[in-house]
Amino acid sequence: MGNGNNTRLKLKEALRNQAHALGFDVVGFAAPQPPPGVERLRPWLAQGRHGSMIWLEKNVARRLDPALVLPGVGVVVTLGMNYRPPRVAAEDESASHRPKIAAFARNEDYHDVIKARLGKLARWLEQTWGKPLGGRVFVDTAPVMEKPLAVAAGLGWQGKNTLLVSRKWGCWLFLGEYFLPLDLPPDRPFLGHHCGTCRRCCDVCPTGALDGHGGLDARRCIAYLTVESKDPIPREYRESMGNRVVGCDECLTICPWNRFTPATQEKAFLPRQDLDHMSLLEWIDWDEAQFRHFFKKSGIKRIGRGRFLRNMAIALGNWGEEAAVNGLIRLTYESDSLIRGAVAWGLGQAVRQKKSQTAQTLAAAHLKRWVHEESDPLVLAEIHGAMS
Ligand code: B12
Ligand code: SF4
Ligand code: SF4
Repeated sequence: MGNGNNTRLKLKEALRNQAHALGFDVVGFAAPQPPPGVERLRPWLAQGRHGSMIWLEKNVARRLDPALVLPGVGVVVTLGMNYRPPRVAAEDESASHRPKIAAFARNEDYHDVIKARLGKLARWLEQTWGKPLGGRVFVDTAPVMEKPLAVAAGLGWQGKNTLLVSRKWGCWLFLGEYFLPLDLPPDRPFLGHHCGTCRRCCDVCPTGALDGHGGLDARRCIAYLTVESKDPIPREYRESMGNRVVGCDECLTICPWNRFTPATQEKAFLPRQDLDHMSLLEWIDWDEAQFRHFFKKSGIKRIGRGRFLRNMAIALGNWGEEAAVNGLIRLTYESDSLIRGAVAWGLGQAVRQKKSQTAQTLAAAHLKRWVHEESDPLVLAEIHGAMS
């Protein structure tokens, strides 16, 4: 294949068409240079807004500049796949005895699905080109700022929920990139910001994580607290978590730019039927092997059973009825103190909420016994907090 302008444009269009044929809904080409907006990363890190995600502090220079990620890169093909669920949440998810799981975790792990699809795109291109090209594909798997890159590729803007919002597809898009060592002409960056005076995402956020100016404090975000953080969830956010046990979709769901987004066509992203109608109690008796088996294809396995049960204990506390208290009591015997600490809070929450006299009495009596048996200082502090 030659190097003329015409040939490059043709190749670009062929690549775009092939990406669509492989199921990508949006495709754009970004210049291999720092995309607009990335200069905010350093101040964001300096303010500690990334919490315990210290991996974000590593390779900052590379994160800012795609040319350092793959020397010789000529263009960054930036792609997105719509994952809007047919129903945003199972109807009965608002019931406090049901777990609320964000759409990204309701079926197969998007990293695996999209990476495989990007691999197919790369193989197709190499066959068309006639020889290996040495490109790299990423889905949240390299120090890359995917949203600013998507803006640079003309796909949309970063909304006040901080996510990439497309005028056509809204914000239910997973992003991925194909770093390509071919000198293809980039698309025009997306200029402008179409949030206007809207601030619905900021107002709906249960923990006030969005500052209204396009910034997010991850330490307050339920997605961070339930998925990324390995620590006890700070007390001030536990009640606001409600029954959200994995991630949070509130600031996506509310966005008016999703109004015309169709449901995903991608089977792997359709919500698993067996998650619907499950009670919180059905999940807590699984051992490690059962947990891993049930979630073997899901992103939830990355969270691990310990963090998952920590989150479940908080949701059980917020449910606060007798059945929830019985579930919490069963979790008291877990060896992981992260889980037991959350269980202590859950029991205290059941006492405070006074949803039923029996639940309250049962929880208070268990705390009284447990305080004499527990030896872990952090769990003991939680028990004392729950009893006060
Ligand atoms: C770290 C991370 C998180 C963290 C922090 C989120 C965040 N907003 O930074 C946590 C754990 C909280 C998180 C949560 C979620 N995440 Co996440 N996450 C990432 C990750 C790995 C890095 C993001 C990053 O660099 N953050 C650092 C900050 C500084 O950068 P930034 O968000 O890009 O943008 C800042 C600046 O650029 C600047 N800025 C840029 N332009 C402008 C313009 C103006 C006017 C202003 C004022 C500021 C500004 O302000 C922004 C906010 O501080 C990316 C994958 C990747 N490698 O990019 C996925 C990614 C962003 N996550 C994704 C998803 C789906 C989610 C969740 C929806 C999952 C869920 N349901 O639970 C939530 C959404 C929460 C939210 N509102 O952001 C998708 C988003 C797709 C999209 N359409 O945008 C990504 C791209 C993964 C992927 N491959 O698809 N995530
Ligand atoms: S994901 Fe939830 S907690 Fe995080 S910013 Fe959005 S609404 Fe707030
Ligand atoms: S809800 Fe409103 S403010 Fe938030 S991203 Fe969507 S349009 Fe922007």
